[in-house]
Amino acid sequence: MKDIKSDIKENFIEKLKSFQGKSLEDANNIDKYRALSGMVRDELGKRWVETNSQYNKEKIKQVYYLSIEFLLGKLLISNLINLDLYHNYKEALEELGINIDEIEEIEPDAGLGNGGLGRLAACFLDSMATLGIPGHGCGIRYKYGLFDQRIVDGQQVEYPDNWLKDGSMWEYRKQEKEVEVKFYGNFWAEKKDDGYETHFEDYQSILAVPYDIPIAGYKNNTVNTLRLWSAEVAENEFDFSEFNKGDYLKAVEYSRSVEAISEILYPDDNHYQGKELRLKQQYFFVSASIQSIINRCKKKNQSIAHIDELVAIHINDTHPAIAIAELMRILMDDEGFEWNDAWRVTTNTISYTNHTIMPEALEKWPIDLFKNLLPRIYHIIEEINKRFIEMISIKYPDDLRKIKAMSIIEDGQVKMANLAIIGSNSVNGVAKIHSEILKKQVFKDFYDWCPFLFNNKTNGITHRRWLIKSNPELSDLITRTIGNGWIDHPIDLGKILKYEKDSKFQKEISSIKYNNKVILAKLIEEEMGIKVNPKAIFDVHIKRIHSYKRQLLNLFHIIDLYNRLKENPNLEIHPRVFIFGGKAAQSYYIAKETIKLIHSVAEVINNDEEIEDKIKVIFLENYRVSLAEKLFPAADVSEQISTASKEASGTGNMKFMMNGAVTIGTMDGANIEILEEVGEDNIIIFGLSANEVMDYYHNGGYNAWEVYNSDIRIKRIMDSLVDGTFSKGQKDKYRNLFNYLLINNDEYFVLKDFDSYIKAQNKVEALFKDRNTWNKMCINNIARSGKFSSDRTINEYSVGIWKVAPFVVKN
Ligand code: 26W
Repeated sequence: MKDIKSDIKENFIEKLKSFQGKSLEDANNIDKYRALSGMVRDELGKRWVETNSQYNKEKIKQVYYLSIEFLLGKLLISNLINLDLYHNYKEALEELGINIDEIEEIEPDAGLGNGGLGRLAACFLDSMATLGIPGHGCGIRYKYGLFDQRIVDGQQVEYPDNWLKDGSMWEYRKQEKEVEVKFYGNFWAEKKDDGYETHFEDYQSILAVPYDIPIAGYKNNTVNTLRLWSAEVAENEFDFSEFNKGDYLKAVEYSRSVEAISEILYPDDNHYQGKELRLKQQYFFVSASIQSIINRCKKKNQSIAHIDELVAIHINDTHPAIAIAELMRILMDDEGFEWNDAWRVTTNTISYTNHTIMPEALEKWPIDLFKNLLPRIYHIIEEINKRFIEMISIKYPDDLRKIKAMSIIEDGQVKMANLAIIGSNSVNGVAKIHSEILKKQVFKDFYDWCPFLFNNKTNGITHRRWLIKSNPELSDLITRTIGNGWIDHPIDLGKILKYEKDSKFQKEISSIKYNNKVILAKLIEEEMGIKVNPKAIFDVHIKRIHSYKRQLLNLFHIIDLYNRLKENPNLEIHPRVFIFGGKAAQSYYIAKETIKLIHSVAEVINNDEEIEDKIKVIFLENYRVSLAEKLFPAADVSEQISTASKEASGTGNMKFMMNGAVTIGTMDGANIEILEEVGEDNIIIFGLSANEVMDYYHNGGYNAWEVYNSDIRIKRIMDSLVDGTFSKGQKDKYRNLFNYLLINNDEYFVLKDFDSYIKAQNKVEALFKDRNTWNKMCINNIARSGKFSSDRTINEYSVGIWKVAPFVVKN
């Protein structure tokens, strides 16, 4: 038998010829990338067809995960790993003198998401396929993903992310599965003896064309589907009479306005703006997805009357909440259901996850805008609301406050969270504390009304991307030490605890970390021309830039450390490299000022000869999935310092932990469950609790000026923002940040938590110096990270919410 690697090499050379028309000698990395991903596509294709045919033959419940974002990153290596082809391909290519990592660099990140919510959706797809859950993603094929961030003169500048310009190797256009989506128009209902007759006229019709991306499970023959919709002009919508009159420009303009629907991802994380185009995007992908779900059931001759037994539809935050009204519309207007039957089926089918309690993120649409764009859908929502209010008015006859708070339509607005709760069979938060806050505060009225609706599903991350792919050395060491059972049962990572005191194992862990730090140091030098010492503590803060995530608190610790070193140049500290990465929403002023200040502080400290390399401050441009994969493995310290109660879960915290970084964090989001897993010796916790924070919000009692006046370190830091220390010749450059914290009374308690944070950072320093203790902490973090695999999370969703069982795809 010919060996596998020779086959791969032969096929690769053939693919180069047939795809790219090149010989191996003439091929560049782009050619090689196309040939290689073409081979992977062939492998995926076979399994994909087989999976679909087996799903179609049997009556198996399917899950549809509706999300306005899927932050996939690169797929080449991740697909190879899941197909169990990675090692053979890597080695075969090596024999041809090709480094697979260099080939991967060619692939643009699919950056179709802002942050946590979008990346979670991507991890969930990986886990669903791996666990054999027939689960598919539904979203938008944005022409431009999240903007490219470049730093110019210490400031963020946004550039379009034209990720499709050279085409994508992973998508399949499925023209024949296109559907029509209708906007605007006139809707009215006519009373008849046996009910109502509905009319819908003069609407605008748009084509939704699906592009399918195969999602491979890990070593299991399952290939599920991510269906992303693209907006196109419907043929019959071209006004040819206009066109023939020579109004060519008008026709072009029209097609532009249609294509605009799937053109850009809104770059907002946790901040809602009432833009019509955004609502169009939401209805566009939701309507197309629900129609295609129904079409699929019909094709299989399945009865729509029992669709709730065949399908579970999950809505990822409220962005797809309109699915509730859309399913009602299709069941009633197209399938002839009575209201009550349609409502029962709809609510049995749909479930909802909340991802944030930030009030500015809650979606509320002005009635006029909504009604004008989606008249029929608005009509249905009105009816849902009317019936709901009637029902709760019986339970709470005199409680007007409650009825108003729970109403979907209130105060001239359509409240999407209320629609999502009322129309779902399950509402979940994404970490224990977050789910409790939903029940006791944000959605308290709904919880009191219907407690069994609410549950928790703590987030997770796919260990296949965030450990096996991104940290191969660590993953190999684990397998050498405890066997490979942990890959299918990540809880088994706990088995490495047996070696926590084993000095040989400790050394290996620490040398892997060191190697990863050397790789990152090289990248930093290449990208920024700054040399950093890999023996220093790598203290990493990577996530969206947001006031509640408190990048400023981290920066104030850096400034304080700098002040101490300037005062006492002989102060003994372990060298530290502070690494930041993250994008700010274009219009988020404070976030953009924060990026500027980080750069100004970096400029001063990195160039201060007295400091030598005791502290370095690095801001890595254009934080994204592929960059994250290089940062987590190289981190010693994981910054998870959000104001308690504000970070619903966080998932970066889990990626750090799994790669052996130690968390410095508040009692917020999943940090609390990380503490539960590792114990207080293996995490450094500081700061106000969520209850204390809420208490200040409700009862007052915090005055930022008092902290400023009573803590000399804080006074010095704050003053240095407005005395030119970090902005030579431009004293007032950071006056607005100064005012934001002091005059606006520091809404995220940066100054209040400062003292406690500094103490925690001093503890980090002391612990790091004690190498044995630190290594033990790293090992404990890796060992206890199994709980945070998204396989555990998806299993909980499958059993607890979707009521769907795994299906084994036979070879
Ligand atoms: C409408 C504007 C908007 C855009 C995005 C509002 C809200 C969002 C997302 C819900 C924000 C988000 O990504 N939330 C994050 O979700 C993660 C996955 O559950 C959590 O781990 C993070 O804590 C949470 O901030």
